[in-house]
Amino acid sequence: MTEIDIEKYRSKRGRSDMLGKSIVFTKPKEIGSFSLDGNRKFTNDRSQLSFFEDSSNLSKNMDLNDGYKQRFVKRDDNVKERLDNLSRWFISNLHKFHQPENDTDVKAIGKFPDFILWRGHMTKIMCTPYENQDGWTMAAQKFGSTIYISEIETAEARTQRLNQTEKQNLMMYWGVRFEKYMTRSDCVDRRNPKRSRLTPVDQNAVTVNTNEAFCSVMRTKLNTHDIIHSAEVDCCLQTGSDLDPPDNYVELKTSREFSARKQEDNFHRYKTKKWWAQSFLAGVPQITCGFRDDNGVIVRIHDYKTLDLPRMATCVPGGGWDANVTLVFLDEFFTEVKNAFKKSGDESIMIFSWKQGDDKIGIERFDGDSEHRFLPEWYVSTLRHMKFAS
Ligand code: 0WD
Ligand code: CA
Repeated sequence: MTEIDIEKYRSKRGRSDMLGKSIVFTKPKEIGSFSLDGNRKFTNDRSQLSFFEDSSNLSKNMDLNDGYKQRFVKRDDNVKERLDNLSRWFISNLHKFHQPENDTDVKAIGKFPDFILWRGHMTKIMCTPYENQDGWTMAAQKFGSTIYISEIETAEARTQRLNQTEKQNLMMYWGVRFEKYMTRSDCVDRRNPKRSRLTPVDQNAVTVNTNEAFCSVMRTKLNTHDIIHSAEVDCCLQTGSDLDPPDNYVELKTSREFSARKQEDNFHRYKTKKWWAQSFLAGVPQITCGFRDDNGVIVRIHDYKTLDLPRMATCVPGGGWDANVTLVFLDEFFTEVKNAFKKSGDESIMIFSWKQGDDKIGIERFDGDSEHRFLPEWYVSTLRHMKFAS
C-alpha cells in the first residue's frame, strides 16, 4: 500500500510553511469516565479519581524511593488490554448515543465519532515529526462508521521493556510515587465543616498500585475529524469544584532539577513537547512538576500552564518544537487513515507504522481473519444487536 510522507514535517523549510496553517482543535468535553481498581477491574464510575493535596498537608520530605521494595504493586505489562476497557465504557453507556437506525430521540452524547482511541496514541502520533528514537505501530479497524485505533507493541519496545534495568524500574517508580505524595483519595466538602480540612495522609501506609486508574472519556474535533478518546487523569483540584472537568484536572510529572541554564533550555527544547501534547489533547490546563535530585528526592515543585509550554519552547536559543506542526500532522494522519479505508474497504485491518530514521509512515493492509483484528467479539456483537452497526 501507499505511505504517508512526513519529510515536510521534519525539514526546517517544511515546518516553517506549517506555521501559518490554520487548524481547529475543539476544546475536549468530558462525556464520561471510568475506573480501574487495584486488580484492574473496570467500573463505570469515578471511584478512582484522586484529589490534588492541599499544600499545607504536603510532606516536607518527599523521598521518591519510599516504598519501592515494600509497598509497590506493578501492573503486568505483558497483558495487552488494547481498547477493551474503553469498549466496556461504550457498552455501559450505549443508551446515551444516538442510534443510527430507528431512533428519533436526541441523545446526550450524540452519534458515534469518526475515531475512537486512547489519548496516548494521539500523543505518540502527533510527536512523530520531532521524534528521533521510539518507533510505533498502530492498528486501525473499522466497525460501523467508526475507525478504532489501537497500538501494537513494536519488537524494539518489547525488547526494551523486557530488559529494563533495576535503575530504570526505580526511576519509573519515582514518577508514580510523586503522584501519591501529591494526591489523596478524598476531598474537602465545603458544606460539611468537619470535612473542610482533611487529616494528612499517613505516607508510611501508602501503597503504589499501578493497576489503579481513573480515565476520563472525552469528545473533541480536530478540523473535520470527530474523535472520542480516553485519558488517564492523575487528579482533580479540590478547590476546583466550581470548574467543570477537564478544567480542574492536573497532570503530575517529575524531572531532574536543573543545575545549568543549558539544561533548562533542553528541557523546553525536547521534554515539554510530549507533556504539552498529552495534556493539551485532554484539555488538562495544569502540569505540576516535582523537580528531583539524582537520589530521587524532591527539591522543588513548579506548576506549568499547559498552554504556556509552546511559547516557552519557541523562546529557547535556536528554537524548539512547534505546536502547529504536530497538530497539522495529526490532522493529515487521520485523513490518511480514512482514505486508506476508502481505498481498501471497511473490512480490512490497516497497520500504520513509523520507524526510527524513516521519513514516511508505512501502511500495510490485512484482509480476512488477521491476528491484528482487536475489537472484542462481545463488543462487536452487542453493537450489532443494538443496531449501532450492521
Ligand atoms: O495498549 C496500549 N499499548 C496502551 C494502553 C497504550 C497507552 C495507554 N494504554 C492504557 C494504559 O493501560 C492506561 O490505563 O491507557 C491508559 C492510559 O491512557 P492514556 O492516558 O492514553 O496514556 P498516556 O497519556 O500515555 O499515559 C497517561 C498515564 C501515564 O502518566 P505519565 O505521567 O507517566 O505520562 O497513564 C499511565 C501513566 O501514569 N500509564 C501507565 N502506567 C503503567 N504502565 C502505562 C503503563 N504501561 N501507560 C500509561
Ligand atoms: Ca503523570
